[in-house]
Amino acid sequence: MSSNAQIPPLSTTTVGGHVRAAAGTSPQTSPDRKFWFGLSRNVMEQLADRWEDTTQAYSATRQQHYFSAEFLMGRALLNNLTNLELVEDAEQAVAELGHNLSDILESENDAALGNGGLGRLAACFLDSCATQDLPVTGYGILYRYGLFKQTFDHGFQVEHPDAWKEDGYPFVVRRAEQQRIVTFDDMILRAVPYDMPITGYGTKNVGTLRLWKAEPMEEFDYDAFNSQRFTDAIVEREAVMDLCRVLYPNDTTYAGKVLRVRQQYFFVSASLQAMIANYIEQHGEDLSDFAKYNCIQLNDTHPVLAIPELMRLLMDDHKLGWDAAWKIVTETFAYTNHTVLAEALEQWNVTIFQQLFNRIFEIVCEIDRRFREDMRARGLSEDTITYMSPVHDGTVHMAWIACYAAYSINGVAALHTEIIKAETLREWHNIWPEKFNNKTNGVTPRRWLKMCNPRLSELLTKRSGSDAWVTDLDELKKLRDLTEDDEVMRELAEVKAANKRDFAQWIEDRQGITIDPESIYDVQIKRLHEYKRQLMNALYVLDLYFRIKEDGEKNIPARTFIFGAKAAPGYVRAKAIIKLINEIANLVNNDPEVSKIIKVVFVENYNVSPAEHIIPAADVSEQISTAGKEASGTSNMKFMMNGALTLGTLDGANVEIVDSVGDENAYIFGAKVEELPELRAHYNPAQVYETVPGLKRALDALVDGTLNDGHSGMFHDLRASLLDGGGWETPDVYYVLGDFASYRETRDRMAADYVAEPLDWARKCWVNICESGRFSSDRTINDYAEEVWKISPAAIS
Ligand code: 26Q
Repeated sequence: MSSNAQIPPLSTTTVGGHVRAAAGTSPQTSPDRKFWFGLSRNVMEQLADRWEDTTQAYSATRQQHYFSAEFLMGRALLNNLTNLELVEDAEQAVAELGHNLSDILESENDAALGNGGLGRLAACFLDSCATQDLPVTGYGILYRYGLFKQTFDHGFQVEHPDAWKEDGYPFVVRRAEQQRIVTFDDMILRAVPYDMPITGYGTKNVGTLRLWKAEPMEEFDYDAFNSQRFTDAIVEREAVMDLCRVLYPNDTTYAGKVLRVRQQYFFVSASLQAMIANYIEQHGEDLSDFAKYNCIQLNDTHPVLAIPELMRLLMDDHKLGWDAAWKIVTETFAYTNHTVLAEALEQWNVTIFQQLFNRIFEIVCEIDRRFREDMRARGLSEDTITYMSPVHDGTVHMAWIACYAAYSINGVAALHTEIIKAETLREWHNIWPEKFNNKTNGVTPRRWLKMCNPRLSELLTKRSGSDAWVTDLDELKKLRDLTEDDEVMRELAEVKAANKRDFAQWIEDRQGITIDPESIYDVQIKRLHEYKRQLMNALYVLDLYFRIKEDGEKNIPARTFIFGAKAAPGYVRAKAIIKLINEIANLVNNDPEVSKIIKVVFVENYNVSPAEHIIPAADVSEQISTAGKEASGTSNMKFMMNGALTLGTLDGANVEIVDSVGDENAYIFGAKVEELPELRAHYNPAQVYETVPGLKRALDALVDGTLNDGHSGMFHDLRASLLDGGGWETPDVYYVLGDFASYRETRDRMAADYVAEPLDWARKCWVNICESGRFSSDRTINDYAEEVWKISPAAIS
């Protein structure tokens, strides 16, 4: 066992030393970014021994392994300082060395190794596991470029590479001694682990996120270099380096599927090899107890290749028979489904498997053969068997492999779980109802409350007499009755007002936009997707513009409409919606009269760290997906925790949020899941357009010259997609026009309530904060640990 007794505390001397080493200058003249690097190294020094102890403790117990193609970690320094209780020491040292801690923190790039909700969920889970001393390790890919950076050029989204670690990243440690070899039929390479420490709050335990990087077998092929094959040597090298180069955006139309499958196999193969090596070291060569000590959570279908790969490793490398190997596999894997949308249920052409790893293809075919046999014995019809089979129509169906092999299949919110049981995965539920379970998502209150909202945190700690809520968010329930105490409600309102002033300053500095901190901040931040209905939000704003401008409506509460969203580069219609929102912003913000009442802000390059600035300042949380489409949503939870009220449909976790706070503390509108089929049967969007107040005028503004799409025809397409599907597709698939009237009425009422009685509004916010314990990822992780993973805490001393 190591000991941290000799580590010097973080001080002006130690920080200064690390900054000198990083910057090659005195700390005083060091640029902020170099200072950040040095300070971060000092933090790594502080946690190294505990990290080693934790790794040792975990390797001897039953462990859980979280396989995910995405970990949207965001920034690490403040998180680690907070967890190690070093914030004050750092503040002091930084000040004495002539800098300012918040500038240093702002100079850190986000580690954006994920697209959105699914990747951020994985990051929140690691935080909760570390905080609760649970023996859990994350496994993923060290992408050289994270999710693209977004800028706007005349309102159009432009993508740029995100070279987040190009000038050094201090929070990963390369462990070359633990490298593995990964073999494809056309390529052999080394997988080198880069480990990131995951500190927890109020514990010494430090967990691990292991990110694999692909490297050539030889540093350089000197034989080839010295012969005529010079360029071949370089080309081969680059092909290997390509593997981890970029995170795929969640795209409907992307090409280059082969590389994505390669990435997936690469990281699951390396991770499984590392797990097996650890097992053998601890428990010997006989692998029959593998599942007693290990379980693996598959974060969606992205890592499902781990199923045939574990079969291969057990049979080919460790000489188990099929039945013994299959028994281990079926006791090891659990699968989480995150979406009911078709594009996320990954299917790969069999030729990709044959080209990359024929042995894996053989194993998948054998799984398929046995599956069919099994189903025939159960008396299923041939049609059903074909539909459910892992390989048919020349395609490998990753979700079907997962459903067959996994011992647990879970949805991410109660409603979503019911939908996958009744629809998406109905056939599997019919056969194995016991595999299905719900684990409603959660978010970490450390990052999403304590760190991002220090004012509210202080108020909560003061009013509850301790900061126990940071690791037990249900503690806040005890404060719910303080709604009766006007003094507390005024304090809450003042916290929100101060956060709103901070945000106004932040957006002014960042994008040069001036907003009114007294206006209602009405926010929709999430990936751009038609089902999330940013378009419906935009149409409301456009309608409101006309109501002020043309109808002379008075008594419209001042509002700032805040958007943040990236569109997948190939998702043309999503990009059109971004352009539309930017054009509406132009129209509104440049109108001298209207802009006194409303403003529109599109936060460029939305990411984890902008979210940390936006959410504490929000009044209204837009969660307006078509009912049944949003599996859970997690920003809804972050907003609630920070005292914003939900304006939403009964979809995903919104259902459970309303259940917790009561109807009177949320604003719910729109069609419900069970109503939609009947409504759709008689739906006539063209008629809705004619009759619902405001719609015609707003939609016509897309094509009558009011708004300019740069002659791209985009706005025409958007309008047509709602009205007549351009004559060839189903119009308004996401029921934007159908829900518009209800949305408009509810949103108007919400704004009126806000200005009518500020303390009543604060009371609603307070209830939301106090009831957010159910949406802490600590609760979610506890449920997984007890019901799926069967693991218990292993605290180091
Ligand atoms: C698939 C194929 C090829 C390339 C990319 C992808 C891909 C990548 C990412 C498909 C889907 C994703 C991400 C999905 C996602 O983030 N889903 C969200 O998961 C959250 C956490 O459970 C939920 O809260 C959201 O409702 C859900 O949309």
